[in-house]
Amino acid sequence: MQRLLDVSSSIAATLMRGAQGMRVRRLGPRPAEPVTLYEFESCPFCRKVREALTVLDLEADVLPCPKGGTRFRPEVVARGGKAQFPYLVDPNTGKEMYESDAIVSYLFAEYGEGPPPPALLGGFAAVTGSLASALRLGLGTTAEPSRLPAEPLELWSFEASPFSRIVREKLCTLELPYRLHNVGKGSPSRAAFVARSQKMQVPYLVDPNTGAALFESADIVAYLDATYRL
Ligand SMILES: N[C@@H](CCC(=O)N[C@@H](CS)C(=O)NCC(=O)O)C(=O)O
Repeated sequence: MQRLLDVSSSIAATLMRGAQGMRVRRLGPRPAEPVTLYEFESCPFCRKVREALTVLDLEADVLPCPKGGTRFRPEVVARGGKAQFPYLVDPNTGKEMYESDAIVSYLFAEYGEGPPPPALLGGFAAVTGSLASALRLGLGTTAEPSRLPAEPLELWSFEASPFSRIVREKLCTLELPYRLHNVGKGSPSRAAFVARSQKMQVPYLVDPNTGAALFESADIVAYLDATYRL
């Protein structure tokens, strides 16, 4: 029953955002290096940026900054001067910025073709993103004690995937850094993913620290709790 509610509310969160972050659109130049994103899962402004990353088929090094988190929040304050999320660092251009609309517009200017879809910008996206977080009862907001892995984990996901959201919430809560591989519908990255994992299914988590490689959100969440939660 708990699991049914979990999955249903995650599907509802996806629908609340009109399934933004499901499908890849026209792509522009590809970055040499993944961008770095400081964010937390339930933040509606961070959600807009994550949706843009899927639409633009971009990889990101995600550094989760839940409320009460001590691992990466101080880095944002040191870099930008305040604890506000999302915060984007693009090692390809040297750009660093706050403000979700500025970040989304920047990403489309650098790595897209044409302007961002209006659904990824502005107050309506923020309101529907907040309602999506409310449907998830604020999961992915507050830090829980955890062990820091030596190497970042790797997650194959796309923003609108209800099952991937459940895993991202746990990675966020435990402040576990991870390389996010977006494989939205129409993604040119899907072929390489399937070659590696043997099937097109997300979420898929690889932990280079232990050699674990897992499908199935419930199994991944149980693995993360068992391995990293204190
Ligand atoms: N206008 C900003 C608003 C960002 C914002 O208010 N973020 C909240 C989280 S949703 C925040 O950083 N709160 C401070 C905190 O979590 O400590 C944007 O669009 O990026």
